[in-house]
Amino acid sequence: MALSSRLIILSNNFLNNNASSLNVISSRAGSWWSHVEMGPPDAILGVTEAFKRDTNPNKINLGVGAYRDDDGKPFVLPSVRKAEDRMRSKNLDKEYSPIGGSAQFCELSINLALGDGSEQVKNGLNATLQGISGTGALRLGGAFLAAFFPGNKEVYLPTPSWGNHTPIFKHSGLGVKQYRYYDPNTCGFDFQGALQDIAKMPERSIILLHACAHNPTGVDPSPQQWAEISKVVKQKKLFPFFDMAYQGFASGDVDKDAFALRHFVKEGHETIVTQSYAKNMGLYGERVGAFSLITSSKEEAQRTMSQLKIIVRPMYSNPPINGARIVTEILSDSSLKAEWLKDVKGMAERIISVRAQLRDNLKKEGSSRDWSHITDQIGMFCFTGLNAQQAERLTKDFSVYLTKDGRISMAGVTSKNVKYLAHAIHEVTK
Ligand code: PLA
Repeated sequence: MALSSRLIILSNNFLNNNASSLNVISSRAGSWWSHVEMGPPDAILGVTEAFKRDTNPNKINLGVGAYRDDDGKPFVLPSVRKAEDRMRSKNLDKEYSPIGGSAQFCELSINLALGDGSEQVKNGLNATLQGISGTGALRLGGAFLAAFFPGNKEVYLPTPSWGNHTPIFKHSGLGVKQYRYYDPNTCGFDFQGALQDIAKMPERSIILLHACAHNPTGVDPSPQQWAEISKVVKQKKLFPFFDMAYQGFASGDVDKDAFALRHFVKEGHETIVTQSYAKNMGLYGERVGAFSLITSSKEEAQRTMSQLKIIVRPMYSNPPINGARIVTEILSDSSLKAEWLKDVKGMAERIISVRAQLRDNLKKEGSSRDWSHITDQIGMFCFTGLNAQQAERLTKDFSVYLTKDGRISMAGVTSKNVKYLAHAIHEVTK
């Protein structure tokens, strides 16, 4: 038989066999997942999906906290562009990262959080790993606490908190409880309520604190209030877990925004801090962040580090390299770092300026409501006080997209869309 005919017979057999196995697969596939129900869209990222489907040219996405320039365009920081240019000229390889990420990246990250020359870093008390951005670092913290926390395996979250905190910690196997944080009557921090609730927590529980630019409320404790909180947390022998996703975004100054964390560390608390470079370096999709456990001895840092690596290895083996290289390039060069600090300040200042513009435009619209919280709150978000129906109307009638809790990302407000936004908000609240 000629080779070509043999091949035809062989390939026919192959097709026949495959067709019959395909039949089996397709009849079985129909029943494997028939019990799986349709899940709801994500409360925050689902807003972007709906926004993309809208054809209204005036549409505004104020759902996810992603910075936009004053033309409403995604913004790549000039310092980041420069770091990328430098990286290109270095002809870097694509080898695997170590399980915990690059040691230099980790050291630069913990120094950014605690400040250069901190005693903890000098004495090797920190176990720091690269995280898959802030979320991955939080999830690693959840996994570590679920496995090793010697106290009450429950995390107390502020009410309200970032919508993903509860799923992250529950998914890690921890219990989730609440403490009072936001006072809707004053649109401010419920300091007394928070202190009372913290004082009632069972000893040796975990308390989650937003290091700065609280999401979703934009309300932070003052330095004096942080000092009080630190005392009560210590009295109750609680374990403080700092989520620092917005360092630099609250005030425009990375040191000022790290006040709470640094104060707790100075007061002798052992803590976890998770960092994200999504917002302050605009590296959203690079997924680069850091996880640090601040322990009481070098030897303890080494032991806990070994276990953290054992947790990471089966989850994602090791972290991505590109974003970490960008961060390293910036933080390891004092002149590029200075440029980055200017970029951060620029973003924070634009947000502060559109807060004032939104408030002024609401007044111009004739709104008689007190909108002072728009300028009092800080960071990426404004917790407007709009209820779910008003938020829904804003989306349905004006194509303004926001989360149902009335949170708007101020980073999506520009000098061009602020008038339209103020008009829309006035229409649904008058
Ligand atoms: N922690 C807090 C308090 C956050 O607000 C966010 C992001 C993260 C951690 C995690 O960010 P990362 O994984 O991207 O580093 N919150 C956003 C995005 C900006 C989101 O929900 O994923 C928000 O719109 O709330």
